[in-house]
This record gives sequence, C-alpha cells and structure tokens, in this order.
Amino acid sequence: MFSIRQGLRTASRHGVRALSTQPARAAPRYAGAAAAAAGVAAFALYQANTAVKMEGKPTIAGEHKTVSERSFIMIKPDGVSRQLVGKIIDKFESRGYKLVALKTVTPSKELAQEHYADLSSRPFFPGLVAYITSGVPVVAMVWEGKDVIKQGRRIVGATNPLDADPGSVRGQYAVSVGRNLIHASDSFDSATKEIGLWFKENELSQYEPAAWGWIMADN
Ligand code: IDP
Ligand code: MG
Repeated sequence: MFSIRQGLRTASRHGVRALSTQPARAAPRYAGAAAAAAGVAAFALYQANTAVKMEGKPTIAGEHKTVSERSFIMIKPDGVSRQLVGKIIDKFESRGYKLVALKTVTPSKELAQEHYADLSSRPFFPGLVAYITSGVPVVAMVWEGKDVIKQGRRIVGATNPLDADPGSVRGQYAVSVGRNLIHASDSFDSATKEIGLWFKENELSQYEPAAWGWIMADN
C-alpha cells in the first residue's frame, strides 16, 4: 500500500520539495522508477486536496531562511552528567531563540544509530553510539528563529573542541572530540530529519515569545 505521505517522501527524494512532518524513521527504504512515478502521482493528489502551500513552505523544521527556521539541538550525556544544561540552554535563550520543545531521553541503540546513520562507516561509530547510549539521558531540544541552523552550529563550535572558538559551548567547556557535549543540526535537511526522529509533531509548541518582535525585526 502506497500512502500519500510515503509518496511525498519519495517525491522529495526525487527533487520535488514537499511538506514533510513525519519522522525520518518512517521513511520507506525503497527507490526506483515505479516508486518515483507513484510518488509524483501521490504528490499531485496531495496538492489537489490541500490548501497548504508546498514550495518553500514549512517542514517540521519550519521554513528555511525565515524566522520560523528550526534546528535540533541535543545536549549529550556528558553535558547532562557534568550539569552544564542550564549554561548551554542560556546561550540559545539569551541570543533570542525560541524554545519549541525540550525533553530528556535515554536513547536506545537504534535511535542513536539512526541519528548518526550518515557516520555508520566511520571507525569511531561504535564508540559514538556507546557514548550516546551510556544510560545518562540527553536533553533533546528544538530551537527556532532567524538563521538558527547556522547560528546553532556557531554557538556549539567546531566538532573537535580543540578547534572550537573559546566562546562556543565546545570551546568553553570541552577538550575531546569524543566528549564534545552537544549536537546541532548541520543543514535544513538534517534538521527536518532529526526533529522528526526525536519528536512527535504535537510536542512542538506554537507560541510567540513576548520579545519576539524586538529580537527578530529587521526594521
Ligand atoms: P558534529 O557533531 O560537529 O556535527 P560530526 O562529524 O557530525 O560532528 O560527528 C558527530 C559526532 O561524532 C561528533 O560530535 C563527535 O561526538 C563524534 N566524532 C566525530 N569525529 C570523531 C572522532 O574522530 N573521534 C571520536 N568521535 C568523533
Ligand atoms: Mg554532524
């Protein structure tokens, strides 16, 4: 059975930008011409039956390059164990970003492997999964606001803390690449995948912070 949502995902992989709010783990693992044709057909059907504007409009990660852009930020087990949660959150909050969702999660091996699937062939992958699944929780968060994906990476700092700017989380609080405290989505596509992987849509809050206009206005 080929659902509309599966069709949307397939259409998206074949270059059609589609609204997608489903977790990445739900994505089908097949490809090919038949799936592409079915995906385009489902996409057309979806367009005909919905008022949602498709092109450039929000995925679960908001709308790229607007104030609705969202990033997935995760304080890793060392950040929680070292009791740095408040200091880390403060960097995002006081910059002016909006907290959309936050929860502690003790990740399963499957969740950690899916989150880092693009690194599965790297030699450090088993150690990375063991680190994330140490049994100490992570703090999974979604933050929203202008350029939050790129700025989130700057707030977090370089992957190797020894290369990270001193004012970044990693540059201020870490010295080892294997214990670098925090994760931040590295692109809009990653943010869409990761928010969908860690959160259900109804866990993502819709509200406007009191100072939002003061912070986000360009005049
Ligand atoms: P990022 O977290 O800055 O996006 P990635 O290259 O995506 O960096 O790697 C994901 C995570 O894998 C890193 O944050 C770090 O925890 C771990 N990692 C990356 N490179 C190494 C390494 O060389 N040794 C051990 N762990 C690594
Ligand atoms: Mg990465």
